[in-house]
Amino acid sequence: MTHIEKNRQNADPLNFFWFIPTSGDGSYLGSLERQRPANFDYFKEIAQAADRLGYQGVLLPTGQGCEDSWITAAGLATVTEKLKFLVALRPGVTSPAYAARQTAALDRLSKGRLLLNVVVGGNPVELAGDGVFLAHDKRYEQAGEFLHIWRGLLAGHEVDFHGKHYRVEKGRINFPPVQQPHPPLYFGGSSEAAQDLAAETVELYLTWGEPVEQVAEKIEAVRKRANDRGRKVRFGLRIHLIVRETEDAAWAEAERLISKVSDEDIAKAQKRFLEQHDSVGQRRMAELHGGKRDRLIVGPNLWAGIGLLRPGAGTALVGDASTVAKRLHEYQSLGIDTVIASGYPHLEEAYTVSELLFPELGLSASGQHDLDPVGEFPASVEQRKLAVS
Ligand code: FMN
Repeated sequence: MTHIEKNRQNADPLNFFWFIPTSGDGSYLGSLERQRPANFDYFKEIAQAADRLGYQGVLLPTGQGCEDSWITAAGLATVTEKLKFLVALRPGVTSPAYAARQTAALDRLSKGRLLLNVVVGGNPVELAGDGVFLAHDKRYEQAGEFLHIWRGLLAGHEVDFHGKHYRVEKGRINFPPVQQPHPPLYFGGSSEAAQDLAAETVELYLTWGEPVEQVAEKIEAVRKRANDRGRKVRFGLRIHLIVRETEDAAWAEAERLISKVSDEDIAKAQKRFLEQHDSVGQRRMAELHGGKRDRLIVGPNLWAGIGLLRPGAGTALVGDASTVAKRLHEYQSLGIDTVIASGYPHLEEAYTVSELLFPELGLSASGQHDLDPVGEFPASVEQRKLAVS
């Protein structure tokens, strides 16, 4: 048995998604050198590459620093064919009826390729800028009401609702979504309130890439809460990847990525995470490394360097393709069926991950089967023959 076959045994292929960097991209963290601005034409290049390379979908985040996830996904849907769009939605910043109409419209425009990532938000300073002043658990209470109304409308019901946060009378939408009764709901949040909402109402619970044991605990907790309600929830992992042909090359790339980060920048970012965020998930990410450069290896092949500066998904699996595949299978054995990956810069790394890792995961890297053994397209070989004859 080859090592690829061994890695793959007993495992269904993972659903593998990529990421659209709507707040900008680059080759280094913490440096203006080789930065790429958030630009629709660049997102289009990434989305079209992901579509062609066999990624099933892309995640579009939301926040003050991001280009709008809905508008961006709507544009990208028109220039891609199979790619799904996991569009982040913050319930508190829009009305449920308006979001339901947008959902139906984007699902129709994309011909059923819309998925929603419900993110309640974990930075009260940023949320205040969007007019949201609710405390942590109240935001989840509001999100519960929001999703109740949103579901009813998309299922084609006339909705009357009088809750703590919303009042809706004779609500309805005229144009149904393609996916019935509504596009699937994905969700991220680590607090108890988040786990309850996930258990109650979402299809897939996402976690950032914490060490396997910590992810196992969270999955168990959400699964139990869902079981208590007679429901089943699927699970997904959001993580960065640094995959190279050798282990050494991958770790060298990780070091290179943070080689321009100053200690002052790290201290500032960590202070901001502590002072501004009330997110349990963000705290768990920050606690992995405590802002220390010498505490970045937080599990086998698991590196927390990205979280020194960036909020949100702060860890990466680092290694050669076979090892990274093995690590992903460890998460898969807990019940994870979907991976949302990314890497800097996102265009080049979409190629690297598909070329090196997809074969190890039993995923088809599109185009590969058309190549002859020396890596040239048969057509070009024919053309060359013609040219010399
Ligand atoms: N928060 C955002 O404001 N925008 C996002 O795009 C976003 N994406 C997320 C993606 C994943 C996979 C996860 C796990 C979380 C994401 N979050 C995002 C943060 C969550 O929305 C959540 O609000 C935050 O973790 C606080 O909740 P908690 O205290 O329950 O952990």
